[in-house]
Amino acid sequence: MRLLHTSDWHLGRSLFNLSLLEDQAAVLADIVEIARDYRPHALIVAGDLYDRAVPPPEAVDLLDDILSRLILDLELHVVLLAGNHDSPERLGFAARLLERNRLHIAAARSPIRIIPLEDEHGPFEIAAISYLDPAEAREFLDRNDLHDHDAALQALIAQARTLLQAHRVVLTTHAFVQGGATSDSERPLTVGGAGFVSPECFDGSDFVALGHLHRAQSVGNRPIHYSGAPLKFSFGEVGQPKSVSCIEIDARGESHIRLLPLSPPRELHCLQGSFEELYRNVPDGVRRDDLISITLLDKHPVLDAMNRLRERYPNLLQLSQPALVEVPSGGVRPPEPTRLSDQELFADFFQQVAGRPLDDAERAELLAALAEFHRQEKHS
Ligand SMILES: [Mn+2]
Repeated sequence: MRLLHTSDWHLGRSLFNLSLLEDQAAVLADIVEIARDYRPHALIVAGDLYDRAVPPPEAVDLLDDILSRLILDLELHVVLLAGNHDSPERLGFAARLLERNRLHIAAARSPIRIIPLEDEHGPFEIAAISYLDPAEAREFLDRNDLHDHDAALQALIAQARTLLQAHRVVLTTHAFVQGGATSDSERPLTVGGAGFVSPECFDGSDFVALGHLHRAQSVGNRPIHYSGAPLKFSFGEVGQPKSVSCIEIDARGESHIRLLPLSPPRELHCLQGSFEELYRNVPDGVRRDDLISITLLDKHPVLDAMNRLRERYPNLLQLSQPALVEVPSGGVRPPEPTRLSDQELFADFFQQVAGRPLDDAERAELLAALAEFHRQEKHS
């Protein structure tokens, strides 16, 4: 059995207000070419197809084009599931009709979908489970005892098992497995908590193809694998190679993973140096269109640094000069705003206006308001 595993396309995402759509179109075109050569039995996209519940029209058009090439031109089976960024209702549109044409979508009405396939060793099944938070899992399974992500996913997998027939099974879903390494560009699954699931909840599957973490990795010594996103979405991911995973599973269910690298047309770089150095010499390996973050090491203010550096680096998106950040009397440098979560950012703001930190009741109120905001955003 051969599978191509990818996830977290986040179509419609931008980086400091610069749309990444052309970069996404290029790496997805590369994935289509890889699929043409590799001829998998199925291609799995394990959630977060879109970056937000209501994606921009260009993102919908890109997904339509890529799926058409995979399914109509290459005649592949494609398995999609809704991640925490997707609107399940929108992604699940026409799922029952599309199923007849090799497009299998786990979302909305059908969060669990079993896809029966066959290879030279006989039948196997892919069980796809869309991302459901504990409240959604309670509603779908009509149970009121599922209080965290681990319990919810265990119950969903148990439900999927009642539908399985083949003895070789690949499970795919969107979850944060304990022990997985995060990146700067994932949105936590719970406000103020991690939303972990334990690796043990996947026991009994021959292979587990996951989405959510944007770094390619296998977790522990089980066959639990994150393909990672096909593209870097933050400067914190510079140096993190991006790839699509080719999975071979033999007759006994042993899996072998190969990561095929993907390179977008525009690379991300974090540069550091004095204004003079960076203005005079563009470092080796940095191309004109690349997306750039610069940390200036100058001790004195540099006049109009952003605009002048943009003559050399038109896509300079982030510029900082640590020596000029005022260090408050306590001697602690404030953290970089882009690295703060929503609740940290608000707590910081509150401290500045109110002159005291949030108390426990206020913090709980804030977490509830943020959770409600994300819930409304997803179902808007
Ligand atoms: Mn994601």
